[in-house]
Amino acid sequence: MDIARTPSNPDGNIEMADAAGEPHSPPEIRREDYRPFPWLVPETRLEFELGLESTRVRSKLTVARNAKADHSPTIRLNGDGIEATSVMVDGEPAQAFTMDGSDLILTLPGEAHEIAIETEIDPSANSQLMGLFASNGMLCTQCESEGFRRITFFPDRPDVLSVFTVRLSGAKAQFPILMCNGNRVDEGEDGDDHWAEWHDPWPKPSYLFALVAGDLLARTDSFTTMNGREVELNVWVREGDLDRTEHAMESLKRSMKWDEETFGREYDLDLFNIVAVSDFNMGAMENKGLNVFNTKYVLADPETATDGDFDAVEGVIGHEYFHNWSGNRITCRDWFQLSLKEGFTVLRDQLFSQDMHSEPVKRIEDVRVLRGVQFPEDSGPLAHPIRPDSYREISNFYTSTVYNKGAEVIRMMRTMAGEEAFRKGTDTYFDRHDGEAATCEDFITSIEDGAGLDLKQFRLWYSQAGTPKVTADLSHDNGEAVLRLGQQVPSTPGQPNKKPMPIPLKIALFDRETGKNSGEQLLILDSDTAEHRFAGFDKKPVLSINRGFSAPVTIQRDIDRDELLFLAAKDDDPFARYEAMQDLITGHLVASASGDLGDDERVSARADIATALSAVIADGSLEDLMRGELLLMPSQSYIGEQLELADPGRIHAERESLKAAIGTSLHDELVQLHSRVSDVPFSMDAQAKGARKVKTVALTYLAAASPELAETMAAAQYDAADNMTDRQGALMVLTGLEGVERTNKLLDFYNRYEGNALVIDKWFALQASSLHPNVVEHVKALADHPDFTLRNPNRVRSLYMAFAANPHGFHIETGEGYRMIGDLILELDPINSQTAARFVPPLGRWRRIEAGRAAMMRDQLDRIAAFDKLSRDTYEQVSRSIG
Ligand code: 0A1
Ligand code: ZN
Repeated sequence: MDIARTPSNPDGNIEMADAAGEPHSPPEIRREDYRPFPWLVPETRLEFELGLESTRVRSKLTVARNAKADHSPTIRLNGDGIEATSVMVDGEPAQAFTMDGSDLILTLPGEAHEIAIETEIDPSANSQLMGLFASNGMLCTQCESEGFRRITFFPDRPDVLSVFTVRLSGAKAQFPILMCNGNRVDEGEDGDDHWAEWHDPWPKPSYLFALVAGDLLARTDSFTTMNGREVELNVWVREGDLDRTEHAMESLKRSMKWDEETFGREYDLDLFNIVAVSDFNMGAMENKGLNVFNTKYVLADPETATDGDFDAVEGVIGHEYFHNWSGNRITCRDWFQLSLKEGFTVLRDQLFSQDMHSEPVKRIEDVRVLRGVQFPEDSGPLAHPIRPDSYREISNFYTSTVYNKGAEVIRMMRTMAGEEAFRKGTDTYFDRHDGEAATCEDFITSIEDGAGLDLKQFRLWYSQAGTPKVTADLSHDNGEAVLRLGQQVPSTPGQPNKKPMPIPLKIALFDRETGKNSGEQLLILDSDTAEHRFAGFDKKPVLSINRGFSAPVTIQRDIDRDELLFLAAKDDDPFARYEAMQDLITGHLVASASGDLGDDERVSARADIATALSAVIADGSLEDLMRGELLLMPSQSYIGEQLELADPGRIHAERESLKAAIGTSLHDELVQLHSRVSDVPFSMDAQAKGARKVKTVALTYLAAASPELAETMAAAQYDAADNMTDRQGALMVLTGLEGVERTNKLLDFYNRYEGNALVIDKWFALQASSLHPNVVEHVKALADHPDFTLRNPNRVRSLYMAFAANPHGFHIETGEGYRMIGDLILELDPINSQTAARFVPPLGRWRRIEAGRAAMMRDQLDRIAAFDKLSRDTYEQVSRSIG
């Protein structure tokens, strides 16, 4: 793509009014407009004179005509908020250069040239955290997707691959460690300054460039690859954090080994560095040989990190490492292909975590994320295919759809091919496209050829948005079970009509008496309707469908409560068992929140739910980790998703009342369960993790039923805790209660961990997500707390994302929750537009919320849209949400 940009100011914000004062929108970039870049950039040399307030950058690019592209007399070098202090071509000051917005256009007459440009930037003023920025006294970069253009002028697009050589120099005392991609090839001293030269032999796009300079310490280890290459591994952190890096290092070594064994991928440099930074917009970044991580996904020890945090560190370390092949060795041709690297890499990290721990529990967790985040995205105004067709700001497309649904789509290919054939497909992809900037189409074709699949119709999963709805109706006819299936892909913005897609559904039919099934089968539903007949049933069996969540769809099955109870107790697929449990509870809550439930019905439904949960508590064959999943209530947002128009107040009340009813009827069992698992000593094995999980789940039911007892139990759990999982779980329960222990333990927690940013983030988040009646006032007060700042994305998310995800606070009937998020977006947008824009989707759900609240949500969107200096990020999200 070679598309002009509107002018931008140094903060990355654009004026939304043209000269006549009329509002106008940033340009739309379309996938179909892709054209190869007319120039190749075989080599790039960069020199950085580093300073927190002023960094000078000298670049030297060798450029040559790209024979595979249309001829152009000019070269476009992207810039964003930077000015060139010098521009030279072939050693002479450039005569013919112009600015097009913030891009620099040079006229180049010959076949090959050398371009040299100087820029000067102020990293300390970079609150957007894109490009080169200062964090806690150190300097680091974030270049994906379009941050490199905030450092120097360059063809900042993923299909321009170059070999980078970089010289870093700066004050020894301030920046004792100087790091870049690849290997260090030289270093030296110069008075109080020192320098290092780095060379990365692998051609890469500018978004994978990284540098880090600062006062850091490393945990060092090594890994010997399958072909005997010795790789030095470092995890770099600030002094004082080293003893929290062991888990990250172990996770890295496990990832390297797993990728060799599972995908045949070997690491390709002698050095692999991970650096933790505390100011970061996202989780982590896969820069070649120099991964930069949010501290949240590196630092972990049992005292300060929960079991969930440990799992997240392992998953993100794996994810970034796996990108070395799926993302770096093979990158994306353009940003519309983002799911090529992200969907595939999410699948790879999910499979890795499945292999390291319990496969079914990991699958349930992943599906919960998909349903909790991606399904609402797919049914709302921001719905887009995993390979979008257009965008205004690519940062808005780092979505759950591109990542998580992208992973599900590739997982379906794996299910249809089988593991072995799928591996042949991925081998074909890696062999064929190594060193290239590829497309999703390249990936699909490789899987087709390598795995022997026909994916012609399956390609629709890449182009159609929306979560397919599958209907399943089982009947019995003359000794046969008859399964009638139907599918409908809902219309989404810009896509009113959809075609049927191939949907792989794993099913099993159970004999109610024996509790056995006749073997799992894989059906591919590829038309609007289909009928399958199964011989040999003298009675109607019980249908278990979409086992293992074989397809990312919603299932409407005609199934009664007895059958759900049967599956919840007997299904031999753990996911299907969990699903039956969820359906049982969701069905009841949807009916009660819609008001179509009589008193008798309510009593009998609740009794059935209690019976099923009681059986789960008593089932000796279950591991506690799985028991914890089976005991979990479906989230409020999941229940809301099942309704055309949700009344969040009503759903909340019904859900809490059901919890209280369960807490009352299973009181003794829950107390006993809590007591049993409290005796399990701390360790990181699955059994002890499971014990910790059910411990807090038990408390949540008791808290709804018997707040005083729960307060005592939670306070005791807090006091006895020798790990963060138990402590945070207890505090989470207490923050929702009104007793004195809430205040005591919140104060204790703060004092205990003051100065530990990641744990203080938890302190903010726990209060913002609490069930306490005054949560809105609490959040307002916390925004004025001396530890709160809009400059640190983790802190912003810990307060406001937790609040926006708390239906009880965000949807408070006064509309104050919406106003707070509206205020936040406007205040944060000029500081960090990427983070600000991520707060728009919760307001964008207004069409699915009852009229009174919907109007107030919409008012906030209108108020934001009326602001005349919005970033491209927020502008795009707000205008799409208003629709
Ligand atoms: N590629 C990274 C995600 C990422 C994207 C943009 C960023 O800029 C702020 C940072 C990271 C990943 O998938 O891990
Ligand atoms: Zn990624």
